[in-house]
Amino acid sequence: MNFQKICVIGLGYIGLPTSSTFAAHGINVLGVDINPHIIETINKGEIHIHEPGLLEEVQKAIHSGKFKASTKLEEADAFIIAVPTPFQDDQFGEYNGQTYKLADMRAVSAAAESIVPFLKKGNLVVLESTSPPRTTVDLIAPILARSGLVAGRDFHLAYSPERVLPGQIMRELIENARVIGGVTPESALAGRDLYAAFVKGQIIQTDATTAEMVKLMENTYRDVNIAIANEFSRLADKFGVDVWEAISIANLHPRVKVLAPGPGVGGHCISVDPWFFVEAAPELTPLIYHARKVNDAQPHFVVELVERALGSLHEKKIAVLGLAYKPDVDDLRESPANEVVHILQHNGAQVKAWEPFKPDANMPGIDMASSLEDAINDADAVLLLVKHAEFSKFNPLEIAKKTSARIVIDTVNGWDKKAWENAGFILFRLGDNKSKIVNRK
Ligand code: SAJ
Repeated sequence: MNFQKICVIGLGYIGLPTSSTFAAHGINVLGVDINPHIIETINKGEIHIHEPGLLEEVQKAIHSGKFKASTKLEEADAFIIAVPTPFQDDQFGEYNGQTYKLADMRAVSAAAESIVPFLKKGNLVVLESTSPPRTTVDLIAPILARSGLVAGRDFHLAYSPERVLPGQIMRELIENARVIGGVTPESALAGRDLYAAFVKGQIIQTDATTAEMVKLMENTYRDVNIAIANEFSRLADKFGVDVWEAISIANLHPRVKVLAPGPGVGGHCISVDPWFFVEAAPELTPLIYHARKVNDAQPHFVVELVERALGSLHEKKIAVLGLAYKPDVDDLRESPANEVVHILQHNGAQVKAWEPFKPDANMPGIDMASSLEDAINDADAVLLLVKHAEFSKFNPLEIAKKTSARIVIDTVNGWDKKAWENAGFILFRLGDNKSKIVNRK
């Protein structure tokens, strides 16, 4: 199939890189979003999100005339849906006394509805948004049928999940393997023809529900594996072991690859997607459910460690380093660091947070420091929550001159214990109870 023009619905972390990459490979792209501010920003050659390499690509695409943004759809050869699938915030599911979160599919439904008046015979529609299993066949196909056209007979319909790592999106979009699940083999083939415009990785064709499940399996696999690493950190703490040492030894086994424990799992993918399986089949997903619970509880474990280091948190001044959901990104959404700060404050601490990737972030209820010095200056303790490269590079001798704190707490194995101790600090590390923990009241 030949694609002259496509519409990408949703211009966020996935839709915008996808649009500009298609445009860079010669396809005319109309990017559509409901937010007029985003449209205005993009048409000026600017962007509203931070992703390395994205600004340059969008600028080139806009100036070449191959990419424009609008709040309104137009007829096209293909339509790609890349809108968010967050949780419902007012409704929960329940199974056997356990509550679970439910996907909010309103943006996906609205995007599919918006395509109906423009859909023509021979078009291709692709859903990219992470969705519960069977969304393409049970939700999207019936909505598009309102056009009078039937998916798989009159037009092609496919599911093709985005699988790119924030921070590496522009490269991974092109290099990663791409799964295309069609409602018919012909739909998968049409999807392959479209993404072959830029994908250099393998393009695998399958059915739509398999592709949906693959996407959820990948992120669930990672979530469950991080949960076991977090559980290991609690066990190591109980048994007087350094979990980081234990993991590095275990990982010498040729078939073992334990991931890194930390303050919890954040972002809008791994902490969200496993719930889509639980929602779809709560009776079949006890492991996935409990892994989510373990990871969601990890911020409490971090606060217990801080309490062990400092005693009562009442009026203790804690400098928090890092609020992003993971290292070297500016994305603070669904960040476990945020949760840690709120629990610390709830337990009486006075927290100042320094996030070098977003110093001006407006985080409700969090006192943001204007600089590293501002955060640590008169702190009682420094708490490392994100392994940003610039934090890992700290020279403890320099930090010692800038802070009154002599207690540092490292939740991500970012700092060398000996070096900090030599600089006069007492270092507490998540999951490391090998050297005695002093209870300082
Ligand atoms: N984390 C740990 N320990 C680890 C690894 C990660 O605690 O060993 C934490 C991170 O700090 C972060 C969270 O997990 O809070 C998620 O970070 P991540 O780097 O594992 O993943 P994301 O959410 O940035 O991106 C994931 C990726 N999926 C997989 O690696 C299977 C990416 O490829 C997906 O495209 C993306 O989700 C998505 O959009 O679904």
